[in-house]
Amino acid sequence: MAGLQEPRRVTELSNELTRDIDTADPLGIVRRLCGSDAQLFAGWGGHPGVNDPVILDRLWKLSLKTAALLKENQDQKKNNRIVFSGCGTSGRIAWLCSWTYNRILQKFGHTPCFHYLIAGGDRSLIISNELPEDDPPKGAEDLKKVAEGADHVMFVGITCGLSAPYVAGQIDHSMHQPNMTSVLMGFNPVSLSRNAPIEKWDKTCRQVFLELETLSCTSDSAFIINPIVGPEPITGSSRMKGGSTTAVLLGTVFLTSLQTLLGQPILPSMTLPAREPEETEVVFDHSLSPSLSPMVSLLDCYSQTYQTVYRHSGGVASLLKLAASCICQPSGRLIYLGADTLGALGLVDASEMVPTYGVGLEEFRGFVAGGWEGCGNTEGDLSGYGKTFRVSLSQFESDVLPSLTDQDCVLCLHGSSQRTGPPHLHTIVNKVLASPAKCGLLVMAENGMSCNHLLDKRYETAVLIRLPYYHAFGKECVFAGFALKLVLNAISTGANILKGRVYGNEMINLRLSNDKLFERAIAIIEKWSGANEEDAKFALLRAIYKQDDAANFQYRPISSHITEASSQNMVVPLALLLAGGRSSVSYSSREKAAPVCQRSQGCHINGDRPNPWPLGHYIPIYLTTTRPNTLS
Ligand code: F1P
Repeated sequence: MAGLQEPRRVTELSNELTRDIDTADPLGIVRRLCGSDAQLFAGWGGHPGVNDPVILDRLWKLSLKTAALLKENQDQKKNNRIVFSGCGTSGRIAWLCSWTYNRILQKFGHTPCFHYLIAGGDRSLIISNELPEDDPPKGAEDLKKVAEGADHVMFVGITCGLSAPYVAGQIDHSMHQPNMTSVLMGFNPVSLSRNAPIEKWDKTCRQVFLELETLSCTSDSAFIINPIVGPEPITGSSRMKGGSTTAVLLGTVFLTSLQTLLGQPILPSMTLPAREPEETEVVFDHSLSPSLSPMVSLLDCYSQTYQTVYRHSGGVASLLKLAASCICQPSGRLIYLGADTLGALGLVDASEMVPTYGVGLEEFRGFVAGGWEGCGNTEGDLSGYGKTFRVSLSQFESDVLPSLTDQDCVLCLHGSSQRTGPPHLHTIVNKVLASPAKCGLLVMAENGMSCNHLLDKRYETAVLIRLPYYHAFGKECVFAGFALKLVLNAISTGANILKGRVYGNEMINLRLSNDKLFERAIAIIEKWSGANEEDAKFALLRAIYKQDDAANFQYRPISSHITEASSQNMVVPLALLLAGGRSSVSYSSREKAAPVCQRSQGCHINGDRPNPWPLGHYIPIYLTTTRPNTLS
């Protein structure tokens, strides 16, 4: 646990640009996210950012090394593999990127060699399952399996907070293998990486990552890619800027390597590298290095994509408002429909809602044309695991379409590159347009493509974002995907804010499903109740075990608190009340503890609260803002 003397990780700090995001209207929310996302390219707090020469140098060396490994596969028929691995969103971005890069290899007649790992296996691609993130030996075991029979493995372990034991276990394994290159990607200084003890393991993340950092100074088999991009707009929500930065960095490195291997430009306007990939050089002034310019141009394409998205802030805000008008209803839902990687991004966006905002599994859903078929995932069709895993459009048609009401919002995600779009998507969209649901359209449009055929007057809101860059290698909608991720993150986050699930810029009803989230919950309780760390933890235990005297539980391992808490809703709101000292568990539990920031009321957790709470009322968590609810 980050004790008093320990500075917090950047990724767990509150972002000053979004501290009042809970009081903002839809456009104000999008503008604040624009400011926070700008830090992805601009950097933060005097640390090296993605455009810093130190980071560019590492990215370039990594791309040279990758290109050399890919070339060995081509020329010497070697079996070199590139493995991206992570937990939660990091694992999902690993999946989407490996899927895309393999398709590029295949398109040019090469054998796919990109792999991904995600803690908890493929089911974690769409349902958060954080407990396996705490398991370093399992991480190492998964890596050993995927490395079996390979000549060389480039292992890229992604943990935005430099905090996931699963990834630490993998780095610890890979850096001691002669046939592995170890790459750690995350967005904190290594000196601030997580140092909490890990149950049943003798090391901390920090010990492992510091060892890798030392190795990276002398060996070309170890890399640390850790630009600092500032705190998340919703504190700790690394699905947002962390996930976006991961996508940008993986694209920048690996698309550049693919360009070098294939001798084909990523974009028609791009020039190929001036040098052979094997020729490494120490570069400190990148403006002087012609060989670096294609990689830097690629980074600029992402940056211009970001700018283009936020030039459509008004449109994004209107979609957010439409989504929120449904989510704010008692049984409202937000459903994304799409095809290919754009559809898969809908699945990914919906996947983090349960642990971040404590919502039900059905409230945010994604569906993709063809379902799991062609999704490039290791375990294939997952629909047998249950309703949530039934993600095809046909399954949407049978499971969801008949139950749509006017409290539901269906958002159709389109790319403009296929003139007519997948036929099945069109058929289903027509049925949705004829249903009582509110329907929105979001089109990511390629420059010069007409989108008239997609527009339909029956959409309540239709937004078209014309992008300066769309595809990589003529087919993969890499930049459109990045743009879509930013927009969907804004919509789902904004809808939860307007529902009242965020206080300040804090997720106050997070699910306690792993050690990091347990630690984050204590920090939230400390911050808003004024309790010290020990009292905040005690209040949390009282809320988990529903006992006023939780002394008996104090000495249990954290994993057993997590097992107890992970299926419970509203644990942190209840703990906040208890830490305030005015309520007892028995009293609080009688009421409906509502994790709702009553946007229109105006009491404060530390301010005047009725005591006792009036029966039948929501237990007013009364983390309230004084601005009126902008939707009403
Ligand atoms: C991994 C992760 C996040 C998720 C939540 C739990 O974080 O699963 O994706 O949003 O915070 O942790 P990290 O290892 O990439 O920092």
